[in-house]
Amino acid sequence: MSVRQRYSVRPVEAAGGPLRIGELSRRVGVSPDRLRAWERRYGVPRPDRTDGGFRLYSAEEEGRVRRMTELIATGVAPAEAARLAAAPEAPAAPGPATGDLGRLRSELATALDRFEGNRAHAALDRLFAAVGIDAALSEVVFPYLRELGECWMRGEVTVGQEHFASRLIQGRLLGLARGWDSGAGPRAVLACPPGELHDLGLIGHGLALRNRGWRVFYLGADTPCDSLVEAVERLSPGLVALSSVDAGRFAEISDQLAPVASAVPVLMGGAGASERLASRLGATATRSNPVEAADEVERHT
Ligand code: B12
Repeated sequence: MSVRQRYSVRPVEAAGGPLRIGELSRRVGVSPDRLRAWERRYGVPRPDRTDGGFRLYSAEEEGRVRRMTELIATGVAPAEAARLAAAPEAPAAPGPATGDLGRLRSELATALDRFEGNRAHAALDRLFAAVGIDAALSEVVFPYLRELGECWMRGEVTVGQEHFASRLIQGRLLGLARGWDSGAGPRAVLACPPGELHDLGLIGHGLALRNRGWRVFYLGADTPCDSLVEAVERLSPGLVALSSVDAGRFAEISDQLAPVASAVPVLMGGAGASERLASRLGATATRSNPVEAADEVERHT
């Protein structure tokens, strides 16, 4: 079955006309009161008005509100978040050169190597504010983690340093995830199979899906298959995304996964994602990074 056939649910409503405040609020997970307060205080969003005075928000304004909430979630002050979100082509607005990203990555790595949590958080603050979550993950955080693994293999960092770094990043990403199950988009259930503790890629995929209008229900590392099946039954998601570095862990749950995959599009990611197993189950395997994979989900709906 093709990828196009597997992803059958649109992540956001078909682009129609402008939105009223209630609909925008549901989509972006920001209350109408707060949307009006932001407009008053910071000039973002900037809705049109109907003849009767009701606010109408374009897709562009919806994008600005999403960008603003994303920045605030990273710790940027609301006034600054509004300024960045209002800039034309907001994600590119601060426009850090590749060299700047390299500098931020090495600041992050140095701080984590030295167990300097505050400095590491400050580097992450600057990074998220400069390029937003998707690019920060794809261009800095994931490459850094892979390099960390290589350094660990070569004995250049200790297990303690690796744990310190990955826990700090995990905490930070889960902080950004606050409220990712709210809004009006379709639901995505995310989990790692039993025994699998590597969940950073899965969290990154969840953040990228959230940025594309999905509501994320995160079951996380080492999820018993019964619990996954039960959550899928209760939540009726439009997508189940699973992640493992080990193909064997997917294989172990394939019998229980088969009925899920026949009812819901299932995406397998991480180094253990196997095309062969996925096609046997009627699922989709991807080797793309978690952000690109969210783009693929978006493109194939
Ligand atoms: C951080 C880390 C840990 C942390 C995990 C913390 C956490 N909450 O995730 C801890 C300390 C728990 C850990 C434990 C172990 N780890 Co570890 N770990 C890593 C490390 C350094 C980073 C992993 C990571 O998050 N990478 C970021 C992701 C995004 O990058 P990626 O893994 O290359 O993934 C690519 C794609 O697969 C895709 N992707 C990844 N996830 C997802 C998810 C979705 C949905 C999608 C669509 C795509 C996607 O995106 C990337 C492409 O850009 C890697 C090194 C490495 N190369 O990655 C080792 C690594 C994964 N670990 C490894 C090992 C061996 C272990 C342990 C067995 C060590 C031990 N002796 O205890 C245990 C096993 C624990 C378990 N039962 O799962 C090996 C795995 C080898 C293998 N293939 O089996 C690696 C590769 C290190 C190495 N070079 O040997 N680890």
